[in-house]
Amino acid sequence: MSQRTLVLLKPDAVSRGLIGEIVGRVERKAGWRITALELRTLERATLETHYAEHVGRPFYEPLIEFMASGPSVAMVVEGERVIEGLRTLAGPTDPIAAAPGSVRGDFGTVVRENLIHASDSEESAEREMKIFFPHLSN
Ligand code: IDP
Repeated sequence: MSQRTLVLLKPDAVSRGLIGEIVGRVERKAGWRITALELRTLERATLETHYAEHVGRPFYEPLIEFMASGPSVAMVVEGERVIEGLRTLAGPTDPIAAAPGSVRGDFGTVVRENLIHASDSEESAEREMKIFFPHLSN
């Protein structure tokens, strides 16, 4: 089942020099392909759309601030069961609970600065790809 998903390497991953490390893990999965990739400091408006489901939560405002604080890498990854696979590769939201071997488990300690975002469903992936790569066709 080939799918597409939207991945962000968050500003902490970029500032810590982990782009190559994380992109390398994605590239090494058999059959997965990166089909779009951009380094960009994300606009607040873009982030507010992306994180709309979290409006009103205590972590929302600091999350937007953090995500706008420096460049991120946005990418589209395509391949076999890539939505579930990228979530596994990332690990759970809390990096201390994330198993070693996952990106968050290997490199993170605090929940906000957890290095990576990956869409959690086909619906989210479609919605999020349009936010970060509006020019991409279906
Ligand atoms: P996910 O990124 O693992 O899918 P979500 O619940 O969608 O997790 O939360 C989005 C992002 O918001 C997280 O990746 C993390 O950066 C941040 N976040 C979530 N919960 C908390 C929290 O309790 N404190 C601080 N930041 C949080």
